[in-house]
Amino acid sequence: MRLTEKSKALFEASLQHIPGGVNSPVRAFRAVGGEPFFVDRAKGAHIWDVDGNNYIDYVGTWGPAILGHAAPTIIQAVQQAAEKGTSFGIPNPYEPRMATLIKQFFPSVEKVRLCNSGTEACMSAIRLARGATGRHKVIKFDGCYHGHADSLLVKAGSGALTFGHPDSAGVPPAFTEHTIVLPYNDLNAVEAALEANRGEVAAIILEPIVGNAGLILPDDGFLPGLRSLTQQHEALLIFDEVMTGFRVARGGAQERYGITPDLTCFGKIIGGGLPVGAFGGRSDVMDHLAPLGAVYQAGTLSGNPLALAAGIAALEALESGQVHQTLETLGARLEQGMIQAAQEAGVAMTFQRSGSMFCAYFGDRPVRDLSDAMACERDRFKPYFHTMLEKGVYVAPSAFEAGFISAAHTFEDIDATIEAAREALKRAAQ
Ligand code: KE4
Repeated sequence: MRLTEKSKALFEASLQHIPGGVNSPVRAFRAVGGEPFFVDRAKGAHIWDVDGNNYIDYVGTWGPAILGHAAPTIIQAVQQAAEKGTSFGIPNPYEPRMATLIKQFFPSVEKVRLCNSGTEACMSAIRLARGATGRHKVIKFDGCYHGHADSLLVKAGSGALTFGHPDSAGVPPAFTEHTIVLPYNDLNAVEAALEANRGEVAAIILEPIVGNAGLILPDDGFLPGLRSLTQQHEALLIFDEVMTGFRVARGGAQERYGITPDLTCFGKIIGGGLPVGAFGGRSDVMDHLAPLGAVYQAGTLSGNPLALAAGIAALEALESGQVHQTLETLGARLEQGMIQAAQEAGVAMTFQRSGSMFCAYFGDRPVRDLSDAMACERDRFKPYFHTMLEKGVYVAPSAFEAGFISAAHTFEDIDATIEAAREALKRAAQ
């Protein structure tokens, strides 16, 4: 039985000072019940909580930890940068280096602006698209999450979905009247919406692989269809690769599927675990940004030297391609083992994966959009989650989150995970 008294005491204290005791809703375990544990330290594929319990980690701080936690090159880069100061608000050499690395991995990016979170990146990309086209409307897809900016927090995924009411209080209808929400993978709906709003749609924004409703892959023709429809209608195609960027391939989903978007949003991995976001793409669009153009966007800590030192170390570790080969091998091993464990447990489970991102849905059919995800047997997720936790495996505390494997996971970690899942899936089957 896991010791939890130190985590409990810390959670009690946090509840006095912080709404829900957490600084991001999904961490509160509200979707799975029980109380969150507090982390003490993390190294490689493992985390230790304040009561000394050790877990194999498949949350990976929600994506950034692609090399594993506390990767020596990242720690060293941050230490060296910190010796010279933690923030300047003045251009520093890390900024052109990071921009060059992003362009090297993503040929669609001609210019890039750095910011401090994925939310900022997506919010700014939408403002830029509206400013560059002079149009107001934006098409997004239900279950896709692009951060918590007002106009995008409509039928969002991730934490918003976890609570089962995808819209958010506090967002006046006027702020979302220009946001059109369509079912993911439904090209006919996109064509109809573009026709019905001819000349008014500034952009279509999507997660090219949806990581905020579990893990949903695009149908074969979906992304090429979006690319040609947006070209026909002179709307911009924005790939939100905050999660998939540098994760599902060095060049993200756009490399995997061979699609060139007009703008791309980044976050997570490019910060090496520190707060960073970025958005970039066609220079004729990006040059609408202040100080060159009329679209304002700014940030005190944008281009922060510590965050960029961490992110540069992370990206440099990905350059050879070896990390992504390792991730694919580990992902395939986990997928095979989980499918076998579910068959042995006699529980219907659909395992969906792209490289080192995955989701185990309790259901017997492919999940192609949010309604499929919502139709899964979500009640089975709770006993599965808590049994995995008891057995030392930390998966995301929500059925609507993707899991992440790092390059630090070993075959032993994967095999121990599958062993734990044999029991957890049996509990879920009851
Ligand atoms: P942040 O503002 O949280 O850095 O990024 C927002 C964002 C934008 N786009 C995509 C595709 C994302 O996945 C995210 C954030 N992802 C969630 C995990 N599902 C963050 C976890 C959390 O909210 O605590």
